[in-house]
Amino acid sequence: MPGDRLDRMGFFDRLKSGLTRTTEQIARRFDALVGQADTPERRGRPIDVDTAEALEELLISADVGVAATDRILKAVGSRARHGESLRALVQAEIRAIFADADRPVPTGTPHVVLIVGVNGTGKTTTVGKLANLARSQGQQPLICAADTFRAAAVDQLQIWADRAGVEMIRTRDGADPAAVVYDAVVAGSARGRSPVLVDTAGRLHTRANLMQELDKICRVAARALPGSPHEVLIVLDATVGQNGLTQAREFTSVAGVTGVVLTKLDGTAKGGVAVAIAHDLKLPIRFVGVGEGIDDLIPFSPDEYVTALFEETW
Ligand SMILES: Nc1nc2c(ncn2[C@@H]2O[C@H](COP(=O)(O)OP(=O)(O)OP(=O)(O)O)[C@@H](O)[C@H]2O)c(=O)[nH]1
Ligand SMILES: [Mg+2]
Repeated sequence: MPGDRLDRMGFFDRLKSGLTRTTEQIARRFDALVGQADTPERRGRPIDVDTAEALEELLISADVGVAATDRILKAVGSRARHGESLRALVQAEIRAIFADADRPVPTGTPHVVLIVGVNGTGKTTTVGKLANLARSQGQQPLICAADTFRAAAVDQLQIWADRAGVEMIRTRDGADPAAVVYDAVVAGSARGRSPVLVDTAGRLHTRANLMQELDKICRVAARALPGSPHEVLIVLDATVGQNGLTQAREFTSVAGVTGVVLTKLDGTAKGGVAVAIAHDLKLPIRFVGVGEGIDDLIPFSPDEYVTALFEETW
């Protein structure tokens, strides 16, 4: 549909502008590097040591991570065999890393999505943006305020719910978050609302009791609707870089994380962390946040990401 295509272009432009700081640091240097390596006389010949080292340094400084960088360098090392350009090899390997991390999105009615993560990564904002996105796609979402821990958290979420024009299920401060999740899932079923988007309190992955609370939320959701929560999305702050990987591992072992929302991509030159996440965690990135506004959430597309980062910029 032409409308869809226009939308995709809009998303791509916003991804590209969200990645501006990364692009300034990475894409131009990458262009210069492949410009030298992909000349007609050098094309198809093995990569020389200097080029390999420059590429390694560039990927590490973009926060692609050691393990993913090694994998990319190995692929590049086989260039003589494949006769491909350096640009194409790097792009293909990064696409393959994202493809290896991909998995189908489980579905249900209502579709229950739990949003988790450490403090301040952008969970509440993401719930508001997701509600807005779902509405714009013709869905009828329901927001669940399960951050009953921090005073004012529920009011903050209410503002987002109002902005998105979406109903919210809330309870009193200090109440059991699992109970409000139960209520929201039941209300979603009864009122035909989907997705049910659950905001949870920020918690440090090292605090066992708070992590147990997440486990309980998941169990109670499953009691209200078997198979739910269908998605558990961990919100990671891109500016935190590699530390986010440790957080995600802990959340995954307790709450069965199914995917990642990478926020604040607009505020970092290290947008390569998306590759490290996919490679090291084998978790798909579902959405990226590129600003504080309600429209600043983009469904993640590996192809668009690779194009935005590694296509010719001049
Ligand atoms: N630049 C930018 N800022 C963001 C993005 N997402 C969230 N923020 C900002 O990050 C800050 C924290 O956002 P919240 O949504 O309150 O974070 P939270 O994870 O709910 O925080 P807690 O509930 O305290 O754990 C706010 O100032 C948001 O505007 C993003 O994609 N880009
Ligand atoms: Mg919050």
